[in-house]
Amino acid sequence: MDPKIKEYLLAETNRQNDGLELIASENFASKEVRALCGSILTNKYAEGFPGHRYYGGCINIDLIENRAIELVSKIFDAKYANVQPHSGSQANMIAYYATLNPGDKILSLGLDEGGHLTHGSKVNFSSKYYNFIHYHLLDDGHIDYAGLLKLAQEEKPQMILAGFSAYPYTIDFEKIGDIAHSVGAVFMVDMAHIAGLIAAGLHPNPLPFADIVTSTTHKTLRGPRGGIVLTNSEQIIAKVNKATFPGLQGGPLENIIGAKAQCFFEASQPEFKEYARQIIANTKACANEFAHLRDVVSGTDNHLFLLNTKVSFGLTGDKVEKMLEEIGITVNKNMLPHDDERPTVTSGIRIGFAALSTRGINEDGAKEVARIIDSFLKNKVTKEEALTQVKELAGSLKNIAEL
Ligand code: DSN
Repeated sequence: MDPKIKEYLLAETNRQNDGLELIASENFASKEVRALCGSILTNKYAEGFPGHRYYGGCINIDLIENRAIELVSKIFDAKYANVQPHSGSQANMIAYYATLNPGDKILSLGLDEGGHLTHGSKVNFSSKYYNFIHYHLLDDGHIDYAGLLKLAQEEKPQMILAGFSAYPYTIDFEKIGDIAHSVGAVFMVDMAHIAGLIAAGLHPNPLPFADIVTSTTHKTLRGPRGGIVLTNSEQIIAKVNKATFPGLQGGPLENIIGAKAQCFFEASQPEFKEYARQIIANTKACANEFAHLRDVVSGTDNHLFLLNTKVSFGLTGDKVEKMLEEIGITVNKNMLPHDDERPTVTSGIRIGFAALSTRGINEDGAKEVARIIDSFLKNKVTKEEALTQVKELAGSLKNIAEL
């Protein structure tokens, strides 16, 4: 191996092991998933789909891709699946391309209220090709369903999009689906953040209500980095497949598809349900401990919550992200509902427990995380003391190489 890359890889392994990973969209994949990512499957070109490829020699690749499709369809009770999107952004691009015409109107939640870049941010392709109008949150941080209905009736969109990157509450997919269908719109769900909780039966599944569902496979689902598209419609899957290839992508990453199959296999096991239950318990325990310490946090029904750092510590989110990185805690600055700071500054951070739950943290450990952050940001301990506390807690968790 290139000695420089070897050195950097080792440094990153140590960073992941010695620190506390609280980014809500990250996780630690199993060694089986990682082995498949690095497998000889990367050698094969397989443009097209199982049984209909543009290259010979795809006999084993077809079996692997079909296995991934079979497993993911079963988990989410979907009739059809496409497991080729290289990422969540590409899965969303494929979903729009398959179901809309350029210029069509989409109602979505903006990035500043918990949406995603691909849900119509002005710096993203999505807003250049489609006409996004945002629905909003209520002051308590929950989706304003009544406002969404009113907006849908006024705007008559071609699509309503649900599924978010920083939304800590359960999403009522049935209600949003009813609104979408009452105005003749396609109902799309991007379940990337909560896919693992849905797989475990701990969040309602969008599939009975949505026309098209996208996800990543590397967040709570704990697989390789990548995307998927699911649907119960034969017409939509035909369009999704054409949009994927030849529409938007070239050769599928069959090593990643093999790893996706392994991730779906793992998510089908009884232990995964216990893991997902623990994520939710840990997230609640940590949020409650912050509240107990008189810090301002959102509620949480899932794997994440928002901490208002400006009110709690007099510090903006960007400053807190940097300060915590110095003591080995990784978080991301995040806009809060109705935030008056810019996206590069923000008034808060997002905290998630999918990754640390994989390393075996329990509710006591999650509370300890809140106490370490609180005492450091309130200057009750020095940086060196906080760093020692983080190393001790991280050292008590599972080593990432053994997962
Ligand atoms: N970047 C992801 C997140 O952090 O939520 C979304 O794609």
